Amino acid sequence: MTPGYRGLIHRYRDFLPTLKDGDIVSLLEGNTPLVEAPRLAKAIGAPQISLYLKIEGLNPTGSFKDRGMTMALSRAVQEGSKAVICGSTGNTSASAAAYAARAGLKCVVLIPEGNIALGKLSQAMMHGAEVLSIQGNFDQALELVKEISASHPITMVNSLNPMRLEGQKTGAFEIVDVLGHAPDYQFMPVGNAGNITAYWMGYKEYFDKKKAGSKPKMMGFQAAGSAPIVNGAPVKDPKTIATAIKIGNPASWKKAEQARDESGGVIDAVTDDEIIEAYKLMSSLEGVFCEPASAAGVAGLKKHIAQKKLDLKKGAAVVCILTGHGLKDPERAIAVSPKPASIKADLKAILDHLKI
Ligand code: AN7
Repeated sequence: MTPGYRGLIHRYRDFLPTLKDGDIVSLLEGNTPLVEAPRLAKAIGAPQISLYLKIEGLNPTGSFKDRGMTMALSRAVQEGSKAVICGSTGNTSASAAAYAARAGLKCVVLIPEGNIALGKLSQAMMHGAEVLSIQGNFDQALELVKEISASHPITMVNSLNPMRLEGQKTGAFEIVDVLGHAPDYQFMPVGNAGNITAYWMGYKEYFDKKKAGSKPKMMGFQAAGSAPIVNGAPVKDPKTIATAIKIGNPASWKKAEQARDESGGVIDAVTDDEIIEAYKLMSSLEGVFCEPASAAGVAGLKKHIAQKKLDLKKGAAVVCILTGHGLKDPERAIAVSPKPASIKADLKAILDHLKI
């Protein structure tokens, strides 16, 4: 056993379904940084607030999915399962593949062909998953996974597996434990809607157990071309550059609406341009590089500040969940950035170019 931090199951055991030590599959996920972002707060028009970024990209496979996957794989091991399966826009497949490798289980992933970021694909492949590139979208992949897992001895590790949400709710615990109280608002992206559901579970549980005296308003953001909850109807052919949340019929739709309504929050949409703007602002102003989908929450915060829809007193605590690391999608980062100047290996040429 490595000394020190032992992963989120050990840390939050009293709040999680029971698992024996020997069944726990962990890569020491969780315990991610909550970084204050004053320059970003100022740039988006709310210098008076305490804005925090929860950097979930620093989980072992670079996304929040690891919180759920440590629980899902541990329970699969406990139940004697030999294989797991998921449909994924990328991060779930990367995480499932890694945790299955760690547990010695077979892993099958169904991904929408041509629509997953390179970093994520490389992870699923390197961790030895059976990768099936489906000629269809995420929603079709998830339907197929549901059918296969219902009729065959293979455990589904999408967020319809209740262990996933149990693990992911620990993100809320960590935020309260670090701040000493619940935030006033939490902003985050919404795709299949599992994470907003899980965070709300976590905040409610901490409130009920008197670990927090209040609960945040839950503010979820879909991409405008892929916004079924905002539109009130499934989107057959979702479109957005934020491929992680390119989902037209979210599995946890009703639960996300419950989280929104119980908390007094909002589920709204942001355009791809707004997402890219927030993505660039964060990396250039705060040194924090997340993937495009993760920037949807920050884009939503900026939009709602501009529309004066929020009650942001001095010192109001606002947390944005940055769900995945920027390196997941290097192609998008390069596409939205100026091209590096190509210059002769010559001192004068460089100084001329820099004008210094
Ligand atoms: C970076 O990997 O659905 O609303 O299959 O990767 O809980 O779905 C990913 C979702 C936000 C949305 N940010 O979370 C998948 C998948 C990132 C993501 C979401 C995802 P949910």
